[in-house]
Amino acid sequence: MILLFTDASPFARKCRVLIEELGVADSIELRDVGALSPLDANDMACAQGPLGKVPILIRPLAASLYDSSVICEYINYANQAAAFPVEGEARWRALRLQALADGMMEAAVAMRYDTSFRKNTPHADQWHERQTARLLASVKTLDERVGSFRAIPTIGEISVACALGYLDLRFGNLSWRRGRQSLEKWFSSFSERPSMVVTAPKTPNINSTQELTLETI
Ligand SMILES: N[C@@H](CCC(=O)N[C@@H](CS)C(=O)NCC(=O)O)C(=O)O
Repeated sequence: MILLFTDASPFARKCRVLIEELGVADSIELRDVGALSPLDANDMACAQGPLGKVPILIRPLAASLYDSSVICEYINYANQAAAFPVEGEARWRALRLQALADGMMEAAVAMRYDTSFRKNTPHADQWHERQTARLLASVKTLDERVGSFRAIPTIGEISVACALGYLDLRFGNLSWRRGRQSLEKWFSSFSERPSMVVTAPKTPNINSTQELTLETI
């Protein structure tokens, strides 16, 4: 199988962290699609699906899969792993946590695009304020819930770590750690896991107010 990804994509990192956590990296080749921007179709990504977004999992003799949630559930299923609890409240807890983290990634990635591609549009400041408020409210909620996070991570904890990692990569000026010591402590410890270390973006940290190039989503 082949996972199409970009270095900075938090959605792709979610899949890569899960792959590492499950110890199945040998069975999935990673292929960087290179420049990726909502302004230009990426040939490699578009060849596998109409949305043309990464991550995409190319399976031999079966349809390619997207998006990150579907890919993660498939990888978990194919390896009979437990990152997606099968039943009970544990399942809804993990899926809800994943949904919260995915929403954070969506808001952050959208702001990243907006900063460079749609400057000076009507309501731009208001829109940015709304996304920032959404991110900070999410961080507050996570800080309150961190006591329920599992020591053996589910897709929920993995997603949260990738969302926070993306905030550090692109939105350092958000200072999400301020007043959120419990979440900060958890993230600091989670970041030391080998799965996080090997998937850490090589792309340099760029503040959201700086110019975006095609490679620096
Ligand atoms: N819901 C999708 C979001 C994927 C996504 O937005 N990926 C970004 C990179 S972080 C992308 O491919 N952007 C290219 C574009 O919007 O054309 C998922 O969970 O995989």
